[in-house]
Amino acid sequence: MPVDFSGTWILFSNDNFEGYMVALGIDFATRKIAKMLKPQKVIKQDGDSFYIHTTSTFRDYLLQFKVGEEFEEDNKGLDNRKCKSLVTWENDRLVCIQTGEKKNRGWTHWLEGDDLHLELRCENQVCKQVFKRA
Ligand code: VL7
Repeated sequence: MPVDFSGTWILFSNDNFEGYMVALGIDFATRKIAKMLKPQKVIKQDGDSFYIHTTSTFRDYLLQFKVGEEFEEDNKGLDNRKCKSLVTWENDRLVCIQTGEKKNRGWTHWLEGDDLHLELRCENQVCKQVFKRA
C-alpha cells in the first residue's frame, strides 16, 4: 500500500520555527505572531497529485503540485520569494527542493505512526514540526 497523507492535521510541536523564520528574513513582529499559531494542514492526495492547505487565524498558504513536475512557487504571505520547486519521493518520504535565492531551501514530509512529520529547511536552519490528526 502506498503512503497516503490525506487528512486534516493540527500542529502539535514546532521545534526551531524561530530559526527557520529568521533564515527566511521574516521580521520580528510577524515572527512573534507566527510563533503563537497552531496551524492546520488539510492534505488531499490523489496518487502523485497533492493539495496541501496550511491554514491559521493569521495567514494561510495553498500548495498544489504533482510529484516529479517542477513548478513555480510564490510563497505568498510567507517570505514572498519566488522559487522553482520540485517534489519527489524518497521511499515513503515526500521531499521538496525549493531552488531560488535562499540556499538549501526545502522540506520533507513523512508519516510516523499516526503522526504527520514535516522538516522545513532554509540555509543552516531546520524546523521540525509534528502534526496530529484533527
Ligand atoms: C508553511 C511558514 C514562515 C512567514 C506566517 C506564518 C503562517 C501558516 O511550506 C510549508 O508547508 C509545505 C509542506 O506542508 C506546503 O506548503 C510551510 C508555513 C511556513 C514560514 C513565514 C511567517 C508568517 C503559517 C501558513
